[in-house]
Amino acid sequence: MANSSTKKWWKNAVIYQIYPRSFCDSNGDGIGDIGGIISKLHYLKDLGVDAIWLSPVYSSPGYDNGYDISDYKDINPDFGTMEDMERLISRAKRLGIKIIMDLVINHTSDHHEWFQKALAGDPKYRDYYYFRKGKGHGAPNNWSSFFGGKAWTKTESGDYYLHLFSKRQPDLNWHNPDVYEEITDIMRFWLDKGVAGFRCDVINIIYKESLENGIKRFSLTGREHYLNTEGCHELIQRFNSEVWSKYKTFIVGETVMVTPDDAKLLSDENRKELDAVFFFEHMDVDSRGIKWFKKKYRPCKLIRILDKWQEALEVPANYFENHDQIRSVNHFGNTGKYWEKSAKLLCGLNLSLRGVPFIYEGEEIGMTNADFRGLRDIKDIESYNINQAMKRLLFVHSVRRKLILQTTRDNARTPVQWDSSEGAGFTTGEPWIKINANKSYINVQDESADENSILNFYKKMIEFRKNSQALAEGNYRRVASPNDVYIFTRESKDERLYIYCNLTGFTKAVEFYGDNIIFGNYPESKWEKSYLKPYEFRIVASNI
Ligand code: ISL
Ligand code: CA
Repeated sequence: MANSSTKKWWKNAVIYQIYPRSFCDSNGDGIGDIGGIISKLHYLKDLGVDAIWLSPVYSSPGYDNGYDISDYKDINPDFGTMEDMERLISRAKRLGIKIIMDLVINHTSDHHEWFQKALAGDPKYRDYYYFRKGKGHGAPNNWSSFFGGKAWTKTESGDYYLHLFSKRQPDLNWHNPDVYEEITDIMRFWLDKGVAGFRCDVINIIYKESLENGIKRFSLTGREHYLNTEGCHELIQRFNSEVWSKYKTFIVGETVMVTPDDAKLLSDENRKELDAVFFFEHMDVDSRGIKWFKKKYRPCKLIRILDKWQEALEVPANYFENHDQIRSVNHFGNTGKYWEKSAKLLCGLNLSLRGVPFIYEGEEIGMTNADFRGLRDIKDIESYNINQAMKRLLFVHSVRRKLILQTTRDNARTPVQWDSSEGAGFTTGEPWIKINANKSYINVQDESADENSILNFYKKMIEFRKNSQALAEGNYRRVASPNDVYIFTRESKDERLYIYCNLTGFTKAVEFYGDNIIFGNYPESKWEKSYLKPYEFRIVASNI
């Protein structure tokens, strides 16, 4: 049994993701910044979070809002200075909040000095990337990009370079030992400054085993050459043994297209790779292979997927939202009559599952998808590229508009609604992206004042989790339940809890397990043992 000194700090942590551009603007230029984050640290402390995952704040031309880094050891002036960043780390530390930085090492920005030198012909730096001659009249292979279109772009010299994301994000060549030295040096630079770990962007695709042609697919041709490769596992093990293990880090990998078995390999404690992984299967529950083509969401499918991952992993990284996904009330809940109930239900579920829960900025007040008027309101480079790809396939405007508006990542990137004023308390200037008009009733100020708000439910639920041995470290077991209702137990030595989640807008008859209902998203006077109200969440204690 681990005692308090050897126990890992993150084992019972609640982590809050900040997308800096949209969080809080301190100087009126319409862009969220580090000063804004510092001004809200007390808010986060009060909410009960232990750590912040900070989406990239490094120098970047911002084509992919910071996921295109041009200098890993400097701060984007839109967000502030290195002094601001150091202040954030130390102020957060004083409040007992750790900072986890996003680390994007599959690719750099095309503005990075390394890539600029490579383009200028410097052989040392050309080998930091994948530059290849074309084949016949086309690219070196047939791979496609995550953002639509080809994964290769031709340079003035006639050669092509590889980019699994946009052409502004050239992939690093992880076969080159110099790349390893440079990036591990960057990791140490930040760990020495006091950050507590990294969220590693698309970490399971960084090592390309070969550049052969890929099996032709509707999307992501070529992935069999770079997904979860042996070389990737070896690299992560080296990061772990040579760098991460020297600090008390928490390392969570964003792992795309993984099965539970892949994820187990990447996060098995004995293999010493990652501490936890983000998987996507539950996010894709309503998509037909690629997210732009949706199918009907069925709660029973979500339940089956969550259950599978709960069983498979020791420490799943649980989440219902991030900066790449639509808002969870739109995705799995209800934005009408049951907006408040469903947001609280999703909170309860996320914080009751086994693993490390992540909350994305604005989720704690039930923010909804954006209310964009048309494609012109969208800033996301992914949406831009997909729109271009759909145009090439001769999709008409009304179809492109519909598919993109309902799935664009910008749905989660509208400014956090702090109050109901014109700038939503986010900015005194012109916001970089449209603020949702529902700030009039979905905002932190109003919800702070309302004891029954979603925000206050989050606070109570986080506190409940903190005080519960069973939720913090108990085991997990699913219990038989009617369709679309999720019931499971969390059990530790002295405590057994039954968690009930009605993921529908209908009343559901259920078997009553346990002894006393002790927590829920309906008032106590409405608790009925034998049925669940629409989107009801409840915790039932059982004597053991
Ligand atoms: O968002 C997606 C689909 O809409 C994913 O395929 C996403 O591109 C993938 O999860 C990788 O995401 C990460 O790396 C990207 C960056 O744009 C994302 O914001 C980041 O989370 C490239 O760095
Ligand atoms: Ca600003």
